[in-house]
Amino acid sequence: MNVRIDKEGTIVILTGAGISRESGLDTFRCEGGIWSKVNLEDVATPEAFQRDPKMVQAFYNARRKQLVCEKPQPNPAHLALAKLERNWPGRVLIVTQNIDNLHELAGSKDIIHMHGELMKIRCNHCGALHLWEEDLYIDTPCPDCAEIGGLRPHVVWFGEIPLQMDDIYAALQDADLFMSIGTSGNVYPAAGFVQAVSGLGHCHTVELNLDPSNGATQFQETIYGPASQIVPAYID
Ligand code: BJW
Repeated sequence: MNVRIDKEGTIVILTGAGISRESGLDTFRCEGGIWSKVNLEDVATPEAFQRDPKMVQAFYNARRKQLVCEKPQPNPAHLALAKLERNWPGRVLIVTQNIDNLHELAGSKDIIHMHGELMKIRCNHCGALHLWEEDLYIDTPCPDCAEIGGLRPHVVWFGEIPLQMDDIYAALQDADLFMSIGTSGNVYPAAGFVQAVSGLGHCHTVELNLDPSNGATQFQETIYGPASQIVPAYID
């Protein structure tokens, strides 16, 4: 680790779509990214789901199918973070905005999926959560309550509250090192985490990204390049 922190220290790592790009998954805002192909207002808001659930289900069915059929694999950046967690005596928490499962596949254990998980669905009627590999249709009945029309992808759309925010802010309070990897800093509350830890006075902040994010000037240290190269280099 290039930076010197107490070996018992807490490391909180925020990851975004950029860390999975070299595993073959599109980012949102890079050239040719997801939001250049589809309007986020059409697929990533609760209003869109109310208006046209079929379109929203089709968008997430296609992305789920990509994980199931193409089986994208973790790249050296995911693997380096998993190794860090195995070897670091203190806590290494990954807070990911990604809904893919690449941190899990790499072997990381302490993960918060603040924007949900593509391989899970939940029921708006009874709240049940299920692992789900198939396509989801508007008339798929909920396995628990048998209601029709309540199942939705377990993801966080604009205007919804991200998951486990209390756990995230508690970990940020303890953080001695905050790393932000592969995120453009466009979406709150994640984009505000660097400011939250900077106010504590005891946390070193570093951005590892392909190019400077919206919040780049708020980090004490910045390193630019492809995640598969700069993340292992920073950690080893
Ligand atoms: C590489 C690389 C390589 C490329 N190596 N790097 C004004 C109006 C309306 C709303 C708001 C408003 N102001 C604020 C809001 C709130 C809103 C928001 O932030 N809007 C902004 C657009 C302004 N936020 C919300 O609504 C959130 N909820 C909320 O705030 O609730 C209130 C609340 C919060 C807390 C407590 C209590 C109440 C919810 C946000 C949900 C976001 N959902 C999505 C979709 C998830 C499901 C899905 O995947 O479909 O999450 S949108 C999308 O953006 C997705 C991502 O997780 C998120 C962030 O994107 P990310 O990861 O940063 O990707 P990119 O593409 O933007 O950037 C990639 C980066 O990687 C780039 O920088 C590249 O350079 C880099 N890169 N290749 C290294 N090889």
